[in-house]
Amino acid sequence: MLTSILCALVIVLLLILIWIYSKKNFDTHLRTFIEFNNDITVITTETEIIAMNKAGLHFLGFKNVKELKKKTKYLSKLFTEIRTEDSKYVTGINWVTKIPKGQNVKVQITTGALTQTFLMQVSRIKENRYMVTFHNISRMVAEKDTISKLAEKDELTQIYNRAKFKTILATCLRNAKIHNTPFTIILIDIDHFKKVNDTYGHDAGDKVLIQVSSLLKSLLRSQDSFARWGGEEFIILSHSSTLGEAHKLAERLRQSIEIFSFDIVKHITCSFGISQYETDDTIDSVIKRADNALYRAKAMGRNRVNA
Ligand code: GH3
Ligand code: MG
Ligand code: MG
Repeated sequence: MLTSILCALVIVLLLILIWIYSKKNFDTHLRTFIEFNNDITVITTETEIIAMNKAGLHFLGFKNVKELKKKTKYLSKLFTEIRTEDSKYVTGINWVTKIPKGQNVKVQITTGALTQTFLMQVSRIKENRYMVTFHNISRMVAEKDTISKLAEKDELTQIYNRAKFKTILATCLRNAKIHNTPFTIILIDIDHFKKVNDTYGHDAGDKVLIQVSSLLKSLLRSQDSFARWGGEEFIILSHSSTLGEAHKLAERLRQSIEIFSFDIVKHITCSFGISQYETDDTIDSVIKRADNALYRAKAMGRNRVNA
C-alpha cells in the first residue's frame, strides 16, 4: 500500500518536473526564436512581459529584460495606441487577448524626445503566451506626410492650391449647415496682370504672384484659409461673421497691395469680390456669387472691393 502511494507520488513529481522543464524549454525556444526578428518582438502572458528581443531592448535602451521589468512588467506601459474613431484595441488588463489575428494596431513608442510610429501585431502562441511585434513605419509615415503636404500646395507661391481650398471649404460648409456658423469668401484678382507679363516678362510676373501671396498671407489671421485659386487669382475663406467685417478686411488688403512697392514692377492693384454663406449654398454657388461680385468690381473700374 505504502509502496503504491510512494510510486504515485514519484510519478506525480516526475510529471510536474517534466511540465516545468517543457515550460522552461518552450520559453527558451521562444527567446531564441524572437532574436531572428529585426522588429521589436515581445513574448508576454496576458499581463506580464516574459521576454523581449535585443532589437527591442536596444531600441528602448535596456540592457536586459530584468532591467526592463524593473521599469514595468506590463507591455501596454511601453507604447500608446493611436486611436481613431473605430479602433480602440488596447483596453483592459487582458487587451492582448482581444486583438484579432493579423490585425495591425497603430501605436507610438517614445524614447527620450523621439516618438516613432509602429504597426503592432499580436499572435497567440499557446495558452497564456502571446508574441507581440512592432514594425517601425515612422519613415513611411513621414514620407506620406511630406507627399500629402506637397500635394496641397501651389508650387510657385507655396500657399494652398485650389484642390486643398475646396476640401477646407467643403468642411466649413458642412459645419455651417450643422451649426449655422457664418463665413465669407473673398476672391481676389490682380488688375491688368497680362500687361505685367507683357511689359516686364513672365519671370517678373511670377515674382509678383509670390510677393502678393506672402503680403496677403502676412495680413490674414491664422484661422482664415488662403489659397491660389488659379492664374493671378487668390481666394480667402474668412470666418468673419458679417459681410461688413469681410468688406473691411478686403479693403485693408486692397490698400496694402496698392501702397506696396513690388520688385521690378513697383505698383499693382487688385479687385475683390465677396460673398457670404447662405443656407442653401454649395461650394459652387458661394464661389459663384463672389466671382460675380469680382466681375462687377472690374466693371466698376478695378482696384475696389465689391460684395
Ligand atoms: P483683369 O484686370 O481683367 O483681371 O486683366 P488681366 O490682364 O489681369 O486678366 P487676364 O485674364 O486677361 O490675364 C491674366 C494673365 O495672367 C494671363 C496669364 O498669362 C497670366 N498668368 C496666369 N498664370 C500665371 C503665372 O503663373 N505666371 C505668370 N507670370 N503669369 C500668369
Ligand atoms: Mg483673372
Ligand atoms: Mg486679372
